[in-house]
Amino acid sequence: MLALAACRREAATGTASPQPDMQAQAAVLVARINRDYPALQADTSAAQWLSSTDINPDSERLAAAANARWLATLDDWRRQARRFDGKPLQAPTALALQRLRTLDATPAPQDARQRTELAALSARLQGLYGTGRACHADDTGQPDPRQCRDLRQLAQVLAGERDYAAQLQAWQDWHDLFAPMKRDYARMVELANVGARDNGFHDLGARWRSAQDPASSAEMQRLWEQVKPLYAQLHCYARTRLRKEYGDRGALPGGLLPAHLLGDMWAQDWSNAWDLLAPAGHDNALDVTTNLQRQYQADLEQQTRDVDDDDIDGQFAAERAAKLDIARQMTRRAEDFYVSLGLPQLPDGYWQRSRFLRPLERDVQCHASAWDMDFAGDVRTKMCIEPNEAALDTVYHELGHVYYYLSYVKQPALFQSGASDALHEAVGDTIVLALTPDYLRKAGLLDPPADPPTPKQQQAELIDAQLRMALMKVAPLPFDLLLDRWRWGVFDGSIPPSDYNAAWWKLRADYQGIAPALPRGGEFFDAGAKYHVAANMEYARYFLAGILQFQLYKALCDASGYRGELAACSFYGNADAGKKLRALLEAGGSAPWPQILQQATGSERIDASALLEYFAPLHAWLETQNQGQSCGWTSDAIQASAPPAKAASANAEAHAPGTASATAQ
Ligand code: X8Z
Ligand code: ZN
Repeated sequence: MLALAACRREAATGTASPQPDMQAQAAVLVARINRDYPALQADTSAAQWLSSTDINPDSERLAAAANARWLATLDDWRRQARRFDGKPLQAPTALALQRLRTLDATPAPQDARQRTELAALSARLQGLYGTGRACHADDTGQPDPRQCRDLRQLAQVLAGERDYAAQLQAWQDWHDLFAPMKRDYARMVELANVGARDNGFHDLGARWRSAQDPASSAEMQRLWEQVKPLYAQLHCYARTRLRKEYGDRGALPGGLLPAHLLGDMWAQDWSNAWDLLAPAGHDNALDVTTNLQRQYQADLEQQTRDVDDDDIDGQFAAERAAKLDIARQMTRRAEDFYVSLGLPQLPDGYWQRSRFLRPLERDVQCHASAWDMDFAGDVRTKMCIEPNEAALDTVYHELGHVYYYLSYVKQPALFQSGASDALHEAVGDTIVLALTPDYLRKAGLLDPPADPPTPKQQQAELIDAQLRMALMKVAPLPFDLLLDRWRWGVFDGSIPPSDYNAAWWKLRADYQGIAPALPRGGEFFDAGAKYHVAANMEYARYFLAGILQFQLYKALCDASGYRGELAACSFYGNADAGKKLRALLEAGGSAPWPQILQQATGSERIDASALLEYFAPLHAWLETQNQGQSCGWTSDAIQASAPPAKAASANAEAHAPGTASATAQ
């Protein structure tokens, strides 16, 4: 019917008023895309879901084929849309065509051979990441499969061990794996740029920035300048603590922090270093992980009560069952928060089809993601959930995506997106901000205090809670910004492959004040050790989300009628906060993001003042702690450009390749 309407109107072209005709034709095209897109999405997502949850050459082949069909159709739609470029169109049609321009994270080249090559490269890079294991050599010099460690095992060393050498080895093992990826990555950059140019952009970085507009490079720098003084205090405080623990090795020349000592493979989220960074005597305060582990252990005991000690299979099955139980309980807990805001329970299909645990018998992409399979309510998450606080926060994060999907399901397909990618990322994190100690106690995730707290204890708890939040939400900000600063340079050619590593470490030193404790010369490809580089997923969204979530949080607190200290606000169960959040989610991508931000927060500009208000007590406390220290750092002394290390410590063991470009968030 729509197609017929299109024919009739085309016949009228050239009459006295071509403009309304042009508008109608564009509207018809948009309607046709909205009609066809869900089925295509369902095909593509199904193939990608399979290849992400079972990495092998067959699933990768099917995903690549589905991806190729998707890209060909997208190309066709764009060709048809091109004739409306620069024409005055009705606002919703113009916005829909604008969304069409940025539907694919990596626009494909028009040349079919190049397109196939790009798909294969993407699959290989992701596969290496998803299956990467560092294997030390046995006595004969061959990689010993019994001595292989994957990202989870290496990350556990960084998170939990405090042995400098063991941590450095784990850090180095993971990073060394990606040196062989550099050539493929550089070729992928060339081809991705061809795709960007074929689609009217100067390079892929320009294409990515166009979706965040007006969050251009300068805008992001403005936001960074707002939060940098707080980060600098946190950095200074962390350095003192690292020196206390590790002596001279706790800091590097120039005052830089060693990249392997902050509890995280990318020195991004510092939460795992809480034991080192907690205010003196407070290291057990507010520890949600202990409670989660306790719940898991209690369930495990229950499950193993009737299993004989020598029944290995039975013991093993009980352990898996207890792991699945806690993973699902954590997800139920997060669901409960969203439901308390008036959002629906997750559909049965979510519980049936989501993946909660790392499977034992196959390789999967364990990096957490949320999936909108068909734009019609088939929503899923894929995670390898462990009973700890970081995983719990990630569950809340992922359900933010899922509730966005469920809320905008009535929008036309082209508007079934976030108002911006950054807003999509910000939703779940906004909820995490509302997980105050009071909320966590009520939820049974923290123990109630033995006695009513004194005002002094209350003040100490506020700082503890703020410091924990800052390790999770302020520490990552410079990393979140510099990752795409680096890629913008890579894509526009100002950082050639020969400078990949030096430029990477220069940016990490400049922004994060972090450096590798070993020389990392140009033969390494350390940026590739981050999932989003291997998977070629845009990252500036996380930086913007890191700021936006505080704006949203404040708006929801205001809507709930809360008037106290911002950081102590939880809007759990508040109908007015829920109404505000639901309006934002239901709008999806149906209006430009500044307009949606304005409706939600009263401001159409991203701004860090809510973040600064939130952390004001911590900022003052850190300044007191840092008195007498000479804070700050210089990047002059970084070792990245030093001569190459003699030999990589471990061998890469790349298994089957992975998936084509993903549609999940
Ligand atoms: O990739 C993610 C989510 C999926 S959208 C798990 N995040 C970034 C990362 O892990 O690097 C969330 C925080 C930043
Ligand atoms: Zn996300």
